[in-house]
Amino acid sequence: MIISTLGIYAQQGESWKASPESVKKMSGSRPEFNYYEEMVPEYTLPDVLADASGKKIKSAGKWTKKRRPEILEMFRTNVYGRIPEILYTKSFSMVNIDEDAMGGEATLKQVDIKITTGEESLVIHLTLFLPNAASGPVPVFLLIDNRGPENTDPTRKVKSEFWPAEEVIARGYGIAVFSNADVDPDNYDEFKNGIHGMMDHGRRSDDSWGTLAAWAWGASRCMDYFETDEEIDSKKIAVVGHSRGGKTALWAGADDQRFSMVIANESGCGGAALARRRLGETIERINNAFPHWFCLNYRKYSGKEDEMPFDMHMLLSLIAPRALYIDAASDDLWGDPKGCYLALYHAMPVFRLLKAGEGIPEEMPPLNTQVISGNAGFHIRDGSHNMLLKDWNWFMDFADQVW
Ligand code: GTR
Repeated sequence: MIISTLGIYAQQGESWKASPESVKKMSGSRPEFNYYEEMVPEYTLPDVLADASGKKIKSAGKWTKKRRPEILEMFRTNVYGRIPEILYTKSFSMVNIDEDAMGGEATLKQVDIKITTGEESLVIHLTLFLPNAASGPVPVFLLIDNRGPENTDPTRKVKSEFWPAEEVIARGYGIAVFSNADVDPDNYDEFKNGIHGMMDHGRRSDDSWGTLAAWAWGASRCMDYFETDEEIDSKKIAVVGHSRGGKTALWAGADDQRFSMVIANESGCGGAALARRRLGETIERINNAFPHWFCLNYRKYSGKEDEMPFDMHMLLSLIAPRALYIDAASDDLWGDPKGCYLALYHAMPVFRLLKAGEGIPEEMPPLNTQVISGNAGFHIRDGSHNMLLKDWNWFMDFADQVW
């Protein structure tokens, strides 16, 4: 069910609220964090449409030339980190092609993207299925995979809803994936392994890129390949990620405007969720538990959310006027579903300014109900922290509408 105009939830069912059972369960298992809506502190969000001097941004031109770069730079310096300016070379090699994949429905391409700096190199293994029924270049969903290869089996012997390739092909889209670990293994080793080891050379500062920024960079290298493949419509690439991959997809889309759609599934803290709400995971916790994900500057805001000159609605605003889809799951209170929705709500003034969406209601939609306004969309699915076919079907409904 799609709601595309303001204020009609009353006819569709109750606006979603966390169930008291979920709140109790989460509070019991992680008592040091807050899951109660009543205990969310009062906060004031920085105005996404006022520049650093407080002046209101009133035109699309001012947004693009002034405010957008200002916000992008805030996230680069304080959250995800800066990529070192090091020369590297890149090559693509088609290591496997099967024009008769999925019983003839699709063409499988496996492309090695080799990155070299000096003596060192790494390979991003890109797996891609394109629908054989297509009559021209096709749009592609690119997943930044933060789970195991069992979710993305190119032989299709093992299937997983996390990357439902058959279903995406059946709807006329291409689907691609690379493993985040190809770019940078997801562990803290003082940035010696992966692309950091190759590009940082031990020269790191407080704003040097973390692991999420490295994965986002990997997504851009896949985009470089898409631009060379005539069977792909590279103007219609969606970057998709779940959880830590969802945080990454948001930064990938913010930093690389070639992605025409960003889908952030249950991205939570350091992703779509408003940090000032401090519901579920907090900045302090994420920095302690995953010291490699963000740049060092982000630690300045551990426990000091109100001092940030930004919040995550401003990250989301960087995707406008391109397409942005946020989703959450009802039992995933760790990732603050309401905080994710409100971030989208507070990013909408930028979509409106750029004529890419009127706005969404402040109230959350009912469970399992999609809300779309122009190029922005959202749903909250019943159940736990995961990315399922149900979610993908809504992503594709959104893409059908936007593309
Ligand atoms: C959790 C982390 C979340 C989220 C999640 C995941 O442990 O606290 O921020 O990223 O992992 O990626 O599944």
